[in-house]
Amino acid sequence: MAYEMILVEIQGRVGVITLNRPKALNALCDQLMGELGEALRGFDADPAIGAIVVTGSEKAFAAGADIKEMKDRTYPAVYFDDFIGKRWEDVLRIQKPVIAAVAGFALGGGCELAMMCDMILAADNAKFGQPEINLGIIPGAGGSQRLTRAIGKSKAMEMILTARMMDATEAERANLVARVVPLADLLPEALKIGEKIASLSGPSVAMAKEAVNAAFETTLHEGVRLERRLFHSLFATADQKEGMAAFAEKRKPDFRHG
Ligand code: CO8
Repeated sequence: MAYEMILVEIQGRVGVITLNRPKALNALCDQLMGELGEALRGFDADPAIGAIVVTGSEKAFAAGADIKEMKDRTYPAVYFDDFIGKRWEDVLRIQKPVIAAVAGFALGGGCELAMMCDMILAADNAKFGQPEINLGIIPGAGGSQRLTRAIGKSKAMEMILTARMMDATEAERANLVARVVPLADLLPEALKIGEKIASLSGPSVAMAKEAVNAAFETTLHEGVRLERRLFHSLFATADQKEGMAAFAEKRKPDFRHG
């Protein structure tokens, strides 16, 4: 498929999706979200790919949902179109790890998209915010829930109620991002993380992701039960035998993703 609003490339075993609507600071319109979902599903189905990086430009990861596209929508239209649900949650259905490499603005839906990814790597110029309150709305793609779980109630309340942006240093201190790197290192560092993940056993990577994500959805008791089931099931894979044999034999494992 030919894309107009994203760039798609493969670097080693990592699929890279670059949001590419520079004139609108990567505002997340319907077309862009459709293309992003398509590209994510393509990489998820490609056995040569072990991890996916989603990134934007130096100025903006994404400055939010497209306000100009949204402004005249009516309540019945957004309700019956399942606005958000239909196109915005594709990233949550991807089994391979998705790394958000964020430089510049990650605002509103942009911040929410980054938080839907499995981890956020931030450039030192990154700015995160949920400024929807300035527009007479509230976050609509999970921001009030995921931001609060990531950084806690007081900080999330302050950001969502006042539209204050958080810089990269504060975002790292508040546990919103995994790490902050200089802008020039953002993509190389994200690729390094992706390549490391891609070199590991596919089933253990997918199950590790599933187990960590379950921590956001369930009780501690149920989460630990799920973890144990997944842990046990990995003993049915050849990769577990190979990984442990390689350790015992002091050699590198040759994972076959099965
Ligand atoms: N939507 C549409 N266009 C945008 C958006 C946006 N979110 N952000 C920037 N643009 C456009 C501007 O209109 C401008 O276009 P033009 O040149 O045609 O006037 C161009 O991008 C450049 O922007 P600026 O001139 O404003 O650039 P500055 O560097 O001066 O400012 C800012 C950068 C601070 C990022 C500023 O552009 C801004 O405040 N943008 C809006 C941020 C915002 O409010 N985001 C939240 C949007 S609401 C939302 O995300 C709800 C999510 C709900 C779930 C998703 C449902 C789909």
